[in-house]
Amino acid sequence: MRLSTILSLSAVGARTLAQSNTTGQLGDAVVVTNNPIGKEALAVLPKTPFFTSGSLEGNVKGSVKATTGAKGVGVDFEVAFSNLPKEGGPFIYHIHVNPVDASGNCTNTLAHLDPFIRGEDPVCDSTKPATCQVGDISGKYGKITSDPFRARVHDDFTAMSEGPGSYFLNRSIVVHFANKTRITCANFFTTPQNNASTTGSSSQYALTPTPTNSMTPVTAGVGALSVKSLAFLPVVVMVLVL
Ligand SMILES: *[C@@H]1O[C@H](CO)[C@@H](O)[C@H](O)[C@H]1NC(C)=O
Ligand SMILES: *[C@@H]1O[C@H](CO)[C@@H](O)[C@H](O)[C@H]1NC(C)=O
Ligand SMILES: *[C@@H]1O[C@H](CO)[C@@H](O)[C@H](O)[C@H]1NC(C)=O
Ligand SMILES: *[C@@H]1O[C@H](CO)[C@@H](O)[C@H](O)[C@H]1NC(C)=O
Ligand SMILES: *[C@@H]1O[C@H](CO)[C@@H](O)[C@H](O)[C@H]1NC(C)=O
Ligand SMILES: [Cu+2]
Repeated sequence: MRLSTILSLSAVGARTLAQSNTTGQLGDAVVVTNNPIGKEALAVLPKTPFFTSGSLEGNVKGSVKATTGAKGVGVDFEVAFSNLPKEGGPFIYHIHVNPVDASGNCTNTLAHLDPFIRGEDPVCDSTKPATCQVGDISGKYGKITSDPFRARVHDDFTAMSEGPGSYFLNRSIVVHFANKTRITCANFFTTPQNNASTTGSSSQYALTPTPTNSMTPVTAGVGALSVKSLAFLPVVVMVLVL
């Protein structure tokens, strides 16, 4: 073999090794294809922050709503945050392994949801979400870069039926400063299915009344909906122009 061939082969080998570190010890995250149709869960930030110094008045407001992805594949997340600290952004948010305890201590939510044992470093490459930690939502789909901030993102790798490690409805969401210090956190709880037996119920969010889930989610939900309906506006305008 010629030296140049050997050199280029070993370069390929080194690159493969380096790349293999950017995914989990158990490989890339697996696409979840069997999420229950119509499942819905919500995490609503509490009234008081975990991080109490700095410019924050009250707490960051907001919620993360999770609904089953089309055909049961993955999850659609609708996130809405506002009243963010004036300093220390862009803010990041993740699904953490443990739920928040009754004291609201975000430290005890432990690390990011990471069933494929990838670790935090190197940082998530958003062009290859399967190689990122399953819980690293802002790493995969974008940091919180405005106030208010709203986004609708789809994730293939999160599970809404119990069993796999990527199941997250028994876990929490944590919002951090850019330097990873935890600002606030909230648990997911499932909301009633969107079917005839439950529509119109006003007490639907009182399912798991923990101290950390006491804020009403209605504003966030309505806001996100109007963003969605605004998305149709350019289409309508285009049709009128034509
Ligand atoms: C990849 O992982 C190995 C073993 O864990 C480690 O020694 C090496 O430094 C890592 N390489 C990179 C580029 O992170
Ligand atoms: C992280 O950033 C925030 C906001 O700038 C600051 O208040 C906090 O002290 C920082 N934490 C660490 C560990 O540096
Ligand atoms: C939160 O929990 C951690 C770890 O148990 C502890 O060190 C810390 O003091 C707690 N923080 C607050 C504000 O209670
Ligand atoms: C959450 O559920 C998953 C899957 O059913 C399970 O493996 C995990 O231990 C649970 N975690 C907590 C904190 O309850
Ligand atoms: C609503 O959804 C729940 C949970 O899947 C199901 O048990 C119930 O039968 C449904 N009700 C109707 C009226 O479809
Ligand atoms: Cu986090």
